[in-house]
Amino acid sequence: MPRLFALAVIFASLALSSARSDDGYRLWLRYDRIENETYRTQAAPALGRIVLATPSGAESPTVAAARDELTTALGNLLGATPVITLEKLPAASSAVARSSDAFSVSSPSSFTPHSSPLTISASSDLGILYGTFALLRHLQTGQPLENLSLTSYPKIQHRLLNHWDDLNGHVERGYAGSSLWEWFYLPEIRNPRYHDYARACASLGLNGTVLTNVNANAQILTAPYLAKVAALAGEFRPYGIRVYLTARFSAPIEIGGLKTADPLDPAVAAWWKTKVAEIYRAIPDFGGFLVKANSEGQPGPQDYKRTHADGANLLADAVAPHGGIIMWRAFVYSPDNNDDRVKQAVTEFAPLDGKFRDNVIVQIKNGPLDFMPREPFSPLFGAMPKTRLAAELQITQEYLGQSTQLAFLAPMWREFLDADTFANGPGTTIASLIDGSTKRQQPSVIAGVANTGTDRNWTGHLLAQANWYAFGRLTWDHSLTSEQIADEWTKMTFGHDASVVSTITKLLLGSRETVVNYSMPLGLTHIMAEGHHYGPGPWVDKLGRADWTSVYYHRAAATGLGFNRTATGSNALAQYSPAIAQRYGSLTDCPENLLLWFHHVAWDHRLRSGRTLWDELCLRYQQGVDEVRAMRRDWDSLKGRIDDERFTHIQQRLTRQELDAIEWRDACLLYFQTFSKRPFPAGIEPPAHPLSHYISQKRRHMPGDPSGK
Ligand code: BDP
Repeated sequence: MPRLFALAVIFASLALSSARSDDGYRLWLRYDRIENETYRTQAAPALGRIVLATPSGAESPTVAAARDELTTALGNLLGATPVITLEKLPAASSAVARSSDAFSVSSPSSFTPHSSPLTISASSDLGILYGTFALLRHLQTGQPLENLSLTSYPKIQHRLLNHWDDLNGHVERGYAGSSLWEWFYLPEIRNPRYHDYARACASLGLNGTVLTNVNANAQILTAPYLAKVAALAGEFRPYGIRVYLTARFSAPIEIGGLKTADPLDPAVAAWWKTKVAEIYRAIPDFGGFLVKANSEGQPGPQDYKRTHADGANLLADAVAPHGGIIMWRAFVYSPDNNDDRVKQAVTEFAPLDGKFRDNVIVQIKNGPLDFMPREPFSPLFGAMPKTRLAAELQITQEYLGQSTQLAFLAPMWREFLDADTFANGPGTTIASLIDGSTKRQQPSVIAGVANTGTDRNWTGHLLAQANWYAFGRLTWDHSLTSEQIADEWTKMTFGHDASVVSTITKLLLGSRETVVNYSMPLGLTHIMAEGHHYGPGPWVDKLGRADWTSVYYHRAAATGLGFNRTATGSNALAQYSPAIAQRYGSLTDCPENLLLWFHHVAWDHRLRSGRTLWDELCLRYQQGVDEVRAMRRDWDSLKGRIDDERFTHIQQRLTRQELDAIEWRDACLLYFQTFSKRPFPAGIEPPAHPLSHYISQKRRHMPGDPSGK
C-alpha cells in the first residue's frame, strides 16, 4: 500500500473511531448533527430567525443562557446560525400567564423569508429558557416545526433534586463517584461542571437543589461554607436553580454555642432567625431547608419532648420573612415503638395535621417503608388533609441494583403518581395531592434523591441518566407516560435509528419489573444484604433493631410467607381509605404484586395463575433471570449501530446484571425452600451452590459504602 494512502486510512479510521465514541458526559443535550438530511434542510430555515418575547424585552443572564443554548445547539444539530432577537411581549399575551415558568413556542405554517419568525414567549426570563429547551427537545426528537404551538407550564411549583452529599465528598447512597460539590476549592475555584449540571437540570424544568445530605452537618451553616454555597448559587442562578440546604436541628448547640436546641426556647428561635438572615444576605434567593429530625439518630424536637410541628414551625418562622420553605421529612420510625415500622409515620404525623405553618411541606417517601423495588403508596398521603405534602422519590437506585443494574424508574413513579388514595373520594390520585390541585394548596413540592456524581457520565450506569431525565420531566408534567419519556430520552441520547430506539425503549420499559422479579417479587420487600443494600440477604436476622432485618419483613415460616398487615395482623391496612383496605385486605382481591406485603400466605395457596404460592414464587425469580438474558440479547443486537464506547459500557453492565440476577434467584429460593420444604417446579434452573455459599458471600468496597471494610 502506498505510504500516503496507508496514512490516510489510519487517519480516517481514527476519525471514525473518535466519532463513534462517546463518554456520555453530554447527557441528553448531545446536539450531534441531525442525520436525517431532509429534516435538517427543512429545519434550518424554520429556525433561521427566532424571537424571544418577554414582558421587559430586556437582556438578562437567563436570556443569555437561552441564547447561548440555541446558538450552540442549532449550530451543532443543523449547522445553522440563527438570528435571535429579543422583543417585548405584547401585554395582551395571555397564553403564558398560568405560571411564571410557563412558555409558549409558536411558528408559522410554512417558512418563507416573509413569514413570521418562530417565537418563544414567556412571562419570565426563565420561561424563555424552558421554552428553549422544549424547542430543542422537539428538534432532537425529530418532530415537525411548522405550525408549532407548544404551550406548557409546570404542574408543581418546586421541583427539586435532593443530594445526599456529605461535606467530605462522600455521597450517601451515591454510586457514581464523589460529590459534585468541591467544598475545599469553593468559592474561588468553580468546576465548569456546575454550569453543565444547572443546564441539565433546567432542560428538564427542575428548579431547585438541596446540596447536602439529610444526615446533616451543621458546618454547612457556618460563614465560610455559606460563602461557598453562595458561589454555587451564583453558578446556578441563570438557570433558575435555587439552592436549599439541610438543617441540622442541633446546629444552635454545635455551631451557635447555645446549651439547647429546644424549638420553644426563645434564644433558639432568635439564633435561627439571625442565622437565616445571614444566609439570605449571602444568597438572596435561598430556597429554604430540608430537615430529617428524630429519625435514624438525627437530632430533633422530640429530644426536648416537642413535636415535629414545633420543630418545623421554628424553622418556618425563621425563613418565612424571606419567602423560604421548610421541607420536613416524614421518614420516621421510633427506636421505642415496636409497632409495624410501615405504620409509624402515620402514627406520628397524622395527629399533627393542621398544626404546621403554611410554608412547611411534609415530605413523604413514595412508600411507607423505604424506596423498595415495589411498595404500596404511603398512607400518610391520604391522612393529612390540612397539611401540604411533598413526594420524595429516589432516583439513585439504592435497592434496585444501584449503578450496576438497569432499572428505569419511570414506570415505578407512574404507578405511584397514578395511585388512587380515595382521600377525597375516588380519583384522588397522589399526583393531585402533591400538585396542590385537590387541596388547592401551594407551595407544592416534589423531590428526587439524585443519582449524580463525579463519574464522567454523571450517573455511573449510562442508562441511569434516563432516571434523572424521567424524574425531571415528571416534575414538570406528571401526566407524561413512561413510553413518551423513554422515547424522548432515547432519541436525544442515542439518535433516531429505528431499531436502536425500539430496542432501548423496550429495555428501559421492562427493566424495573425485571428487577422486581429477580429480587423481591409478589410484594416481598427489604430482603437485601445489610449495610450496602446490594444483592440478596433474606437470612439477615440480627441487626441493631428488628425492623432493619429481612426476617422481620418476609416472615417466612412453615405456615407460609409474607407480612400479615390485615386486621388479624399489624392492621397497617386500616391506615388506608376503606375502599383500599377492603380490596387489599382480601386475599383474593389484593393485587398479586403486593400480596406478600399485606398477607401471610400459605405455601400451597393457589394464585390467579392456578399455581401454588411456592411454585409461582420460584417461577417469578426464574422469569427475572430469563428477562435479563433477553435484555442482553437485545442489547447485543445493537452492535455496530451505536458507538463502541457506550455499547461496551452497557453490554458489560448487563453481563454483570445477569450474574447478579442468578445470585438473587438462587439465594432466595434456597433460603425460602428451608421453610416451604417443597421441590422446585419444572423450569427452575438448579442453583450452582448450596445456600451456605450464598450466605457466606461478603461484598467489599462497594461503591457508596464508606465503611471501607
Ligand atoms: C435510607 C438510606 C439511608 C438514608 C435514609 C433516609 O439507606 O442512607 O439516610 O434512607 O432517607 O433509604 O433518611
